[in-house]
Amino acid sequence: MTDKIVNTSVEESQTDAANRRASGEFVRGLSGFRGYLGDKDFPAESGRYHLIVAFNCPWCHRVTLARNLLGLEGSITLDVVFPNRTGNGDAAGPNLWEFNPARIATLTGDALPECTVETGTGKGHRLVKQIYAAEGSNEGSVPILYDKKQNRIVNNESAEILRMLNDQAAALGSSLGDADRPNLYPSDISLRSKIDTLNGEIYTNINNGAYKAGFSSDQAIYAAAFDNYFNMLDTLEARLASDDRPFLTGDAFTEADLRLFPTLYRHDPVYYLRMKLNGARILDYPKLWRWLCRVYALRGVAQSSPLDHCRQGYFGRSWNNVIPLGPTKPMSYPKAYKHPDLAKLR
Ligand SMILES: N[C@@H](CCC(=O)N[C@@H](CS)C(=O)NCC(=O)O)C(=O)O
Repeated sequence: MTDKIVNTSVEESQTDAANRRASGEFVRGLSGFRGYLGDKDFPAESGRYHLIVAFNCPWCHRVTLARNLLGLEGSITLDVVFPNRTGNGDAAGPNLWEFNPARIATLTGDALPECTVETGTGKGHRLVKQIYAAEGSNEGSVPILYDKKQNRIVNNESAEILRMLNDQAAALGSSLGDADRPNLYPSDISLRSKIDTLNGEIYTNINNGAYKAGFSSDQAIYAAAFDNYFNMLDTLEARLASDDRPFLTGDAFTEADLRLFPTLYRHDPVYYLRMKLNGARILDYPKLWRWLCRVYALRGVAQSSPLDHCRQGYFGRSWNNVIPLGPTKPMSYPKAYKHPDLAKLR
């Protein structure tokens, strides 16, 4: 079977994937549903579409960020699974995303108020897998963009869902006027190519690179991913420092910033430990830290991925079910993201 040519700013090359996995490399699979909002099958309509997410998942974080920043909270409904997948004892098997708002989080000793039952299909499914199975698919990943009118999955690739929400925000019923709504992917050709280039480098070295470091079981592969990750942070720090620009491509917040945020937001409280990316904290990068706080202060960002879900999700089933609570110095997280001054300017 010839390996599918993929756009590596969206997905990982599948070339020789089986052998690479056998040699201890974490290789992410491809998303199978690639319908497009705005075309004849899926016309953009307010109140018609629905998102299914896990708040700990960085790919889901892309689409919850877009939904909030684009003022689509009132026109696209949302369901949230529990941050830990099913355990070995589950009748349906392990490692499945579950809708279970009553499930107790070890981190808090209580249920997580943001978790929901399944409301999009009208069937009240317990498992995400059942939504895929209803369309003859054995996939099981989140995020999912779902069409409640046709009871069909539109798309399960976060990079494409994010782009569609931006392109169709007005038609989808955004509560923000054109002047107040960010355009995440402006039509200026040179700006788009800058965004595309950044997306590719940040996906490979940071977004997916973090998993390459944290989930690979080969020292050399981990070490290479570790270096690529911190070299890329150095490059981004220098980029922001070059002319004190507020965002990666200049004065405007774009898709490139949105796609970098989920990983850096998780770095100090989760990835530093869980993904063995303990080369430095983001707090040690003065410009990147101020960028992180600047994005965190934007409309709806603080609500887009509660840190409790990230901590519960990444540590809840490993680490003896005991979840690390730090860092607490110089300040606990996410409170620290409200303090750009915490990072000492060099
Ligand atoms: N390329 C996909 C990746 C999605 C993805 O890998 N999601 C993870 C959660 S962080 C998942 O659900 N994995 C489980 C599975 O694939 O069954 C995207 O960006 O949407």
